[in-house]
Amino acid sequence: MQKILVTGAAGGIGTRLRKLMKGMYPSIRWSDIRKPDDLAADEDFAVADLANLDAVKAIVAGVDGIVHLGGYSIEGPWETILNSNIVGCYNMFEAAYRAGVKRVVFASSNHAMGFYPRTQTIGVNVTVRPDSRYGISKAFGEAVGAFYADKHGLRVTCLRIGNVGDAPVDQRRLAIWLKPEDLVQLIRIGLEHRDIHFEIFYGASDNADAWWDNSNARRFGYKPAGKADDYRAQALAAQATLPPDPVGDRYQGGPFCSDEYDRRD
Ligand code: 15L
Repeated sequence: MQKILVTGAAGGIGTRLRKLMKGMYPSIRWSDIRKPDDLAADEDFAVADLANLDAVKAIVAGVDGIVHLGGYSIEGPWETILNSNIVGCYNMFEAAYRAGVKRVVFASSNHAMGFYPRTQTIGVNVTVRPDSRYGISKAFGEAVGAFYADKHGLRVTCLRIGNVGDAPVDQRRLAIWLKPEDLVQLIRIGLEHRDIHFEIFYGASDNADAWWDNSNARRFGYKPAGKADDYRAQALAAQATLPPDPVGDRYQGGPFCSDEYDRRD
């Protein structure tokens, strides 16, 4: 991997990665729909609206691998999700294939699986159960990735990211916390491991409360350094300040599940 493109450079995860991945590859191009406020003078940056295929073709040209974080990162109106995450994701894979890009690491999300109950441990061989339009778009992205891998030979890794932060911030995040450095490790497996064809990994650290079986990532050498348990007391103290959420507290996706929930059965 000589030249990497990372989309979503101005977002929360992109902003962390711009620091953590500095110098990791000979050349990294960063992109987003807007310029990051803290862009350093030595960072190669290009503006692109993912919904515009020509703009995506321009940023993809000449790269060997893509880390696709770009898009809308929470629940939103259908038009927003459609343009940023459905059309945008399709454009990115299509442009990557046309340009001869070898690998894509797609930032999927736990919200593709959010309606699994917290009492169930899930791996990567179960049906998607999205908890939001956002979660649907992530399940769509995984499907697009599988298609380009199987039909066109792109090497694709989907990371079902939990919650990236300095520490888990509530009880749910004790199960799904992802230390930023562990995310970098997963990205590097996707970009570099010789046996990747199409894989799904959970983006979680070594969390005692985990409800995901991440043995597929470990099979590729993933050794997470973060342990959410180290922050248990502070996460539970923060949880105690939150109002109860009878639906969200039952499911893995938390508030994404209770949002707009109106089942009466
Ligand atoms: C996500 O997918 C979101 O991008 C992030 O903002 C958090 O909400 C995270 O999931 C989470 O589930 O905590």
